[in-house]
Amino acid sequence: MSNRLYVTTPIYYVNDKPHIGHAYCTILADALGRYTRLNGGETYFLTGTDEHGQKVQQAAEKRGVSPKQHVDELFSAFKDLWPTLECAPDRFIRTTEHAHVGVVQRALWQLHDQGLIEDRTFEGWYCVPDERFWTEKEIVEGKCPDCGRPVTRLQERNWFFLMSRFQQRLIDAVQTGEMAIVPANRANEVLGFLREPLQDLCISRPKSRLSWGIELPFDRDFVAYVWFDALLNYITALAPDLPPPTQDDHQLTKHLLASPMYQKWWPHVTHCLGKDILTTHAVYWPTMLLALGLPVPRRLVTTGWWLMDDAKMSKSIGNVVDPLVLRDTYGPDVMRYFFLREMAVGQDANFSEEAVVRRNNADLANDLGNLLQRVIGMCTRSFDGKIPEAAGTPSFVLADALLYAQRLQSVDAASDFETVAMTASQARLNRTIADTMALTQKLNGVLTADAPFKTVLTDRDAAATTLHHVLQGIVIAAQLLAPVIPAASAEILRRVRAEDGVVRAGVQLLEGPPLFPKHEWKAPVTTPVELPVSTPTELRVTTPTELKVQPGAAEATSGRGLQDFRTGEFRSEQEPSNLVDIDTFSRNQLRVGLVLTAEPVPKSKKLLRLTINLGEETPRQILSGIAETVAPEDLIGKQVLVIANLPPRLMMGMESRGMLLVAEDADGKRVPLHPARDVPNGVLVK
Ligand code: ME8
Repeated sequence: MSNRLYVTTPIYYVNDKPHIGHAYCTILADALGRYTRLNGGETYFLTGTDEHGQKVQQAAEKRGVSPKQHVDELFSAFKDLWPTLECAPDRFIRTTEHAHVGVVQRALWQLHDQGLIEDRTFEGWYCVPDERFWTEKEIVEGKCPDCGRPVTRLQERNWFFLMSRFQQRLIDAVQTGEMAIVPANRANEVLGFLREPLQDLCISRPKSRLSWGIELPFDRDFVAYVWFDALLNYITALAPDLPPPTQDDHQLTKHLLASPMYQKWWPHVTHCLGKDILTTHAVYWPTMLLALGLPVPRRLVTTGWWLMDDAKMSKSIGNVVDPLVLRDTYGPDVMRYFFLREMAVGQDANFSEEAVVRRNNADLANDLGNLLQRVIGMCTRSFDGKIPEAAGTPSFVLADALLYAQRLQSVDAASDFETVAMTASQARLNRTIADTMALTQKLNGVLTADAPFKTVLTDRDAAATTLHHVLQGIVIAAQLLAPVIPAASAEILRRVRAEDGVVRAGVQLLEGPPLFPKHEWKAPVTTPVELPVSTPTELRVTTPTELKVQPGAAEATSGRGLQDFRTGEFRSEQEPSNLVDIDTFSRNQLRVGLVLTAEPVPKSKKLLRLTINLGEETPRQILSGIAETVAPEDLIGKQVLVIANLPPRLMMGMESRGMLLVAEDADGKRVPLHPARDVPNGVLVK
């Protein structure tokens, strides 16, 4: 059943505008759905808005409108955004819908009937922004352990869901993988949490404190806790025709079990969620389902956070990037590509617009867009704009690229969502994308090596063969990238007239503007800092990067010799033998190159084998001892600095034609250096 995917995003609070954390999660869910469909599976994609609770009530109060008016005005900021990011949910749910209110009331009533909800008078520490009670043990120095804000002591009668009864059953579900938590370290976190006795869950709020919520059907003085309400949205979407509950008919489970939507999609669900809402999804939600007699969800995919300068991007901190601005500047495909390629699902990633520009220019504009443009251009010039026939024998590099393409395709076709987007313990979407982009890099390498623009004058068949197969390779890459960049992928297939994935000789190609225009990134200008003459430890103004690449400049600024970045101390006396004049320095050919491929060297812990485009006819093979600090896929597509005029050297039986420039970090680990923005391959570093 793994080729049937019900995929969900968190439903977003309508207390503010959407930000890129929301956009990321929705794009991720959309792409997972598209990967499933690409592999012949079926998907149902749900997203929506979380419209009850204190946060929304407070946001409405701030605007001076009723909560109902507030949510009615603001939910469409989310709903209307998704299609413009090429996200196509099958259902957009609002928790204020009658259907959802009915489901929540049925769930409450049923659990009450079953004796799994009971009222107690309770005293505890309450966090107003998070709308939850904490025990004495849980609070940290009088503050909420979750958000760090002050908590207040409150006594209240409330309704409790007897969640503790399901502790062992939940542990079993996590341990056996019945409910997979991806990445695996998050499963361990949940199991760690479950080592302590599980508390019962307060699932009501007295109306005297919070009126904006779903009324408890058995006690009209209360509304439901917003998380109890919100989590059930995942089920509401599967019970479209459920009548409102009445005294005689208020069970949920028996109706759900009879719903064809439920039968089709539950529990083949993958919930995408941020790591901050893991407990609600991994503990509250499955125990609620178990109590209702329903299976736990199949999988939780927990994402990391987008950080700005290493701080979480969040509405309360006010360092939020507006997804609308990103979309309008770069277009939805670039945004999707950046999000999905840059972030390893589950880990945090730093957001910077500069990184978006780098990904756009290096991967999309150069490797993919320019590749297509070049091939169509060559066909226009030499073959009347038609796809030439592949009559010759492919060269070695071409055969290698074709084999690689075939392998990618067969992995893709043979596997379902599980292997393409996910392993049992890890979402590997960013790796899948990197693997596909490696095909475009190989195809670029083929054009450089086979040089059909030259051979067409001497061996027309050879040029035709190269161009035909490279076009087929581009089509394969476009198909495999369709879940990530749907519009560009469709446009590539249209221009090559290969909507069915097959490139046919004689077909007229369509020309068009560049698929991904390049963007300029202007690095913020830094002013040189005058070194103070006080204690040496304060003098860390030159970075190791500057020291290695431009020793002269570093010295000129300080006038006091080189600074050891680890100790902060200056080497006070420059030994004359360490000084080089500018002519000697410029005999080093330091060049910028683009990493086309990167792979570990068998039997070597330290070495990576790189092929680097230094603007020469053929890319160079360079071996570099950085395997312990850099993942190969993180180097591919990046520009690096190389000393290009060293004599060739044999390492592990392979020839290395140049050396990568690295700086050592404070732990002595090697970190490759990259230009601050894209420059042409092969340019000299001066
Ligand atoms: O939590 N980077 O809604 P929400 C990545 N209504 N993701 C981020 C992020 C960031 N900087 N900031 C927030 C809610 N998110 C509930 C969900 S589901 C039944 C109810 C993610 O609008 C965050 O981790 O506050 C969460 O997964 C999602 O945005 C929704 O946040």
